Amino acid sequence: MEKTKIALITGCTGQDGSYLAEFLLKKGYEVHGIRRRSSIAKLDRLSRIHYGPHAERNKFFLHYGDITDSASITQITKRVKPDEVYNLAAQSHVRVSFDTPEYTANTDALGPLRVLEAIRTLGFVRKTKFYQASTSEMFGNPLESPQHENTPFFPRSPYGIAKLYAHLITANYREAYNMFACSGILFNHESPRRGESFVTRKITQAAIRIVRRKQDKLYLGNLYAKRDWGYAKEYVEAMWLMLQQKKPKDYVIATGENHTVKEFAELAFRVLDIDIEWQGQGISEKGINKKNGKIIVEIDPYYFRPTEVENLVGNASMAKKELGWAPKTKFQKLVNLIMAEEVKNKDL
Ligand code: NAP
Ligand code: G4F
Repeated sequence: MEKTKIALITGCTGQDGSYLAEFLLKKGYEVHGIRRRSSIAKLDRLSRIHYGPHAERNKFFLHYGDITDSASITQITKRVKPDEVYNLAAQSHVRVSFDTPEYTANTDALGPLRVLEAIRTLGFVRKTKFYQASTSEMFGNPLESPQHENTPFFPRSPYGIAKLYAHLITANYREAYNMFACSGILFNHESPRRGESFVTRKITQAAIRIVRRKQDKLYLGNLYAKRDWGYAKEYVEAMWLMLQQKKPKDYVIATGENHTVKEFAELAFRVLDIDIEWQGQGISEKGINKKNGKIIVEIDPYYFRPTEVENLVGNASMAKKELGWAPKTKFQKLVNLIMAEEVKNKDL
């Protein structure tokens, strides 16, 4: 009988961590996740597996730890003896990284280093494969379009810069210690589990509240930023596939098409039978509900970033060729899928 594989996920309580845990459990893995202590347990995204049937519970374990705390990371790694580590823990909000640059560097740059060092110093280099959650934010103001694995990096935020350190240190451990360590350069991916302060969920939740008359307006920043938005549930499979290859290598994961924030808002409201008419320009631009003439979208400069990433779109052809991975859910389907879940949420 084949030995059960053991996976350790940092950032298990997050959007991707929860989908990845479910995916690996279905594959028959024993899954260990790291959770941070907080005043309220934030296990909503894990409810299906954490409170699920006993059989599944016996294969899913949560450990208290923090990516800024080497001792906890090393102790958990030592106890779990993972075959695969997925490092997803991060301060993942680009705007917030301008407010907390030092914390972001500690979490997003030094965090992965702590995990790599735990694997190395415990003598697990031959046993344990490592995945790092890299990001299209590293391309920043990209020098070419679409972006691929060899596009030069030009990050534009403390977040992007911290993630670039993590990306490069992962490559260094691969080369220096012959470790199976690789990074997925993932473009934006969303879902009904996406954090509520990212622009997609902010829009979909506001659209519902506006229709239910619980909110008057939606305040946004840059309406013209373009992103390559895919579906998170599909992207976690690519993470796993990268660790199943013969050799460790970094891959871009993307849909290959991009859209503006404005387009996203239009589609989300359209699901609720609301068409937006845009009037004005710059910070005076407003979105008006065509049916009743009410202003439903306004610009708040608070959401502008000191340095913005205007236009990202990825080329995932290497992943398609070598991993056999391709996105199934494109823009319109993604918006509909998130809206379908929001509509069911009676708390909004
Ligand atoms: P997310 O929902 O914000 O999840 C982040 C996870 O990291 C949460 O579980 C969070 O725990 C945990 N975390 C934060 N600080 C920590 C710390 N100090 N110690 C331990 N855990 C900590 O992010 P996501 O969208 O799932 O993204 C997963 C990873 O992929 C992140 O590294 C992100 O930067 C990267 N990424 C995301 C995208 C995207 O579009 N989603 C694209 C490219 C790369 P709490 O639940 O306690 O907050
Ligand atoms: O949804 P966002 O906050 O995502 P952003 O900055 O692209 O970062 C996400 O994707 C990265 C991959 O490229 C990840 F690495 C990162 O962890 C995160 O998951 O913003 C998207 C765009 C930006 O251009 C932003 O300026 O939307 C624009 N935007 C306009 N109004 C807004 C808002 N963003 C937010 N969060 N809130 C607004 O009101």
